[in-house]
Amino acid sequence: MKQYETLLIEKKDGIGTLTINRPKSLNALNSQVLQELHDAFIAIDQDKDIHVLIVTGSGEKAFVAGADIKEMKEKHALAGREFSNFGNKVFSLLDNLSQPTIAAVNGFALGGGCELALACDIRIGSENAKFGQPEVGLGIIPGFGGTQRLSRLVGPAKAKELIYTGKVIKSEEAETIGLLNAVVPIEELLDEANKMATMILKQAPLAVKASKEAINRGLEMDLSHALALEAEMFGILFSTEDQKEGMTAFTEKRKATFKNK
Ligand code: CO8
Repeated sequence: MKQYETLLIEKKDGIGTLTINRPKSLNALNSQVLQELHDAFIAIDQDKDIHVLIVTGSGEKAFVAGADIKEMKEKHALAGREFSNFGNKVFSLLDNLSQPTIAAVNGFALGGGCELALACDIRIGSENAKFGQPEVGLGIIPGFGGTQRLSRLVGPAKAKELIYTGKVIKSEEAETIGLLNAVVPIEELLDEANKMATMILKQAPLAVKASKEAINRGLEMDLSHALALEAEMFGILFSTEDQKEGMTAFTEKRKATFKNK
């Protein structure tokens, strides 16, 4: 695996952990981080040793404190649009990775940081994590998918409240509104994310991938088309060896051994 200057990537037992590593700037996303995330997500998508990806930030203070304001400050309209388009491309790569993804949110997840977590499939937060979209206080709007993914996840009214006020909420409230799947003490955060990843790893891999694809693609369709997509993918899985194994193991009262075939 390629070495990055702003990212750390570890692989162990089928689980990849990607850590954004700019702790002095609270892991803020500058152009270099975005470019490296772009390259890393393309590589991870094809990586046969990574079946679940955990995304986290370095240190105990911040997951990601947003796009790099110092770098963004001097941008003009065209550069701003390019930056947003590129960020959206990168976060869509993450959203559509073939592997399931878990954000382990270890502190501030503000602006682009909250949007990075939103582009993951599942979010677990530490008790000290804080979430917000403070962009309107900087004279801009969320530009890496926040206006879209946040409203789809927590509903437009809550998303509008968070985005219009720029307020920062704690983990407990983030869990209540559905922004977080779970909250744990910081020292248990990566263990908890790994536990969830391990549970996913025990399932039939093609079925997990198909469920991700059905959910993600279905969310962009009307219900009748989305249900047709589900039926199609449901059918396709009956031609896999793992479907035979999963159902045979059930009838034989034993654990299934899946082959990813
Ligand atoms: N960008 C650049 N540097 C940052 C950022 C950031 N987003 N956040 C923190 N830093 C830096 C600080 O400048 C500081 O550096 P230095 O020591 O050199 O001054 C260092 O990190 C430590 O930060 P603080 O001293 O501020 O730490 P505090 O504990 O006092 O405060 C906070 C922590 C509350 C997280 C505070 O740093 C903060 O408010 N940060 C900015 C949060 C924010 O507004 N984020 C949203 C940014 S906008 C965005 O993400 C838009 C995304 C879409 C872009 C679309 C493109 C057009």
